[in-house]
Amino acid sequence: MSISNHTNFIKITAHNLGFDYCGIAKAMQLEDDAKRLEAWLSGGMNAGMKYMENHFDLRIDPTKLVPNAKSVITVLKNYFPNQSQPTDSPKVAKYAFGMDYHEVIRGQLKQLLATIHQHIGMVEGRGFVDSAPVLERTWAVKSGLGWVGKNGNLINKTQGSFFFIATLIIDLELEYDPPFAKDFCGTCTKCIDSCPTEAILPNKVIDATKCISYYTIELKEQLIPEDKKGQFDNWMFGCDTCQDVCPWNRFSKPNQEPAFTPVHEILTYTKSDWEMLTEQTFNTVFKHSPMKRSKYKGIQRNLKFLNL
Ligand code: B12
Ligand code: SF4
Ligand code: SF4
Repeated sequence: MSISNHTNFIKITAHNLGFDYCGIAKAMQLEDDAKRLEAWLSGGMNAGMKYMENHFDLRIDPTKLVPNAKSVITVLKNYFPNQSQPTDSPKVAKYAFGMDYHEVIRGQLKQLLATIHQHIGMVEGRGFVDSAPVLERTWAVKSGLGWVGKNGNLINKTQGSFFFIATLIIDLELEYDPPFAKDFCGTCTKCIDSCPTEAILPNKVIDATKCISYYTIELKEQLIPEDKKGQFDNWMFGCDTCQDVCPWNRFSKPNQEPAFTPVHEILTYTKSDWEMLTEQTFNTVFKHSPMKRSKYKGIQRNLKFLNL
């Protein structure tokens, strides 16, 4: 098979495995991003996420993650749900409605690599989704899949931003997509104007020390700082405000992934159901949900904070 055949084969396989978009970029050190990441870290905008300070050199260079890496294959997977929560219930970000995407996508990336081995041969590679030191949004831009909006999210012109991003880094040379060179935010500032906590800074920078998503998902301490009181707009887990207001998300379509079918309790629980939820039920119902990240204690803390 030629380079072109390998490329087509990989893109078709990614699609058949359930990924909505696939783009490919040449593996290389990321110089501009190194500067942006450094500025973000030195400004303390990673808040309590100490892990973001680790592996700086790996984060800006895929060849340090996979020796002799030639290509970064980036895939997008739509998670936009076709159902919503009852109005007035404490809000859960849409990405967490169904099964944990780490579990779902990791399996699909493994299958992609296994199919490459079967049809192309011995290719070294590793799949990553979310938790590894990979600048996923940057690779999505470099692979032509969209632009980074003012709200910091990767936006795809056809379907908006409700996508997970994952990468497969391999040592096989492929045909590369042109990077996405445009920015279709224009003069819009809806996300900046709507962010309840003013966490969106100029130049697509998100200050995690102000972001609701950080406090409701990542914060390990038992208390959310008092000065944030009354600002969370009923978000109990994550926050979608800067995406919900984005005009490009008018083009979102419901996802086709059975594993992302919303957990029944998320669609039906009222505020008092959430408050009465026991740890045992939480651990059973949300065993395979992204919500297990904040644990039962974190959800209870968030609920109490919304009542303050
Ligand atoms: C740390 C983290 C967070 C933190 C900090 C947010 C942040 N902006 O960094 C917190 C907890 C707040 C968070 C929140 C959310 N997150 Co988050 N998060 C991450 C994580 C693990 C690392 C991001 C990172 O490296 N941050 C450091 C900063 C400096 O990098 P960055 O934000 O990626 O920005 C880079 C590019 O945007 C680039 N850039 C900017 N302009 C341009 C222009 C060009 C041309 C190029 C090439 C690059 C570029 O500059 C930065 C560095 O180069 C990634 C997974 C991953 N491994 O990438 C998920 C990830 C970014 N998160 C994701 C999601 C879904 C969310 C939430 C929507 C969840 C929610 N509903 O609550 C919110 C959205 C908040 C927001 N507005 O960004 C998705 C984003 C999908 C998408 N369409 O963009 C990711 C990719 C996870 C995944 N695998 O799908 N997150
Ligand atoms: S996720 Fe919410 S708090 Fe964070 S930047 Fe977006 S709107 Fe602001
Ligand atoms: S709301 Fe407007 S400014 Fe913000 S990301 Fe969407 S298009 Fe860009």
